[in-house]
Amino acid sequence: MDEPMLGGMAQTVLDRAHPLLRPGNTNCGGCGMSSLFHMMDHAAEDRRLQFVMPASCAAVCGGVFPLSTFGVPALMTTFASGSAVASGAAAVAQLNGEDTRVVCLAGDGGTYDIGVSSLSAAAERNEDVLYICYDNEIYGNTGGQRSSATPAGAITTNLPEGKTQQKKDILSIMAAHRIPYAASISLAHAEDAVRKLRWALDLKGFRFLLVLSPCPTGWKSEPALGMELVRLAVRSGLFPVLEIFDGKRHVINVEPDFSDEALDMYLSLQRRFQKSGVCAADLRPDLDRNWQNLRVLSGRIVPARRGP
Ligand SMILES: Cc1ncc(C[n+]2csc(CCOP(=O)(O)OP(=O)(O)O)c2C)c(N)n1
Ligand code: SF4
Ligand SMILES: [Mg+2]
Repeated sequence: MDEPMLGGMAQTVLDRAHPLLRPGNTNCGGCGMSSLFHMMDHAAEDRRLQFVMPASCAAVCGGVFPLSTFGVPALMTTFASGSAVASGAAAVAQLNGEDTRVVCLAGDGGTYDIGVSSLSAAAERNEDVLYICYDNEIYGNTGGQRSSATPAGAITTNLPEGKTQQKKDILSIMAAHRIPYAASISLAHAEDAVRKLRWALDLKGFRFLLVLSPCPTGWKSEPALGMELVRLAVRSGLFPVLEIFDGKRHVINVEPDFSDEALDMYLSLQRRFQKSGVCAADLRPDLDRNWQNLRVLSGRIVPARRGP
């Protein structure tokens, strides 16, 4: 179906054409969010989707109106209203008897910080929304400022000496809303990622997915190394890959080997950590504590660290 206003660009549900994110988008080479789009494309198959995107790299990567590189309808919102708009879009779809799955795709700034109020409210109401946060750990679209997802030791454009505070644990915060499904996704574990995306698309109620999303521009890393960086983050235990059902049942999906070598490699491949010189030995005590907690929650009594 042609949408005259948009010169025939794919903007209606009936126009759906693969891929979800087409060539011509404005993303940097090696952007993790582009990879996420491709995995979503694979997971969604012919499901009807509608995107809602608060201000972010994702919101602008479709290009300038009336053109669009998105393969489905996409609605841009202010930071603060992303989850509220997504709630409304889901309600409209339901009133119209459509099986459209509404996906709110937001960055860490729009999720951890500025959008957290409407996100919490939508989760508490258990709106029928799939919320995906691609976490590049900075305000990427405006040049790379600190967010509450930025890890300690990383420099940002507004913190040239490096951040001193720890990253916020948004997955636990969302699980505490007792939503039906909350999970973290590693782009380097494609099978697990696609399974979770598909599961979350089909589930009713509020679902929250957290994706560690390499940002070569902000992380000061090689564009080709994005997937390797995620793999190192998972392997070392820095980024736990898990799912939480109804805020209660925790399942760990990928078992790390807790390698300090992998963690040091992860840090050294990103120049954002160069100035602070943060290393595995600095991070390990906190990671061990986090994993001890995860073991308890998942009901698995396994030592947090293997080996000597
Ligand atoms: C209230 C408000 N403050 C600031 C901005 C400017 N702004 C647009 S995108 C953006 C960064 C968003 O960061 P994040 O949500 O992490 O997504 P990313 O850009 O990293 O993809 C900012 C600060 C805005 N649009 N609205
Ligand atoms: S700044 Fe980072 S998140 Fe934004 S498009 Fe570039 S690589 Fe992707
Ligand atoms: Mg960001």
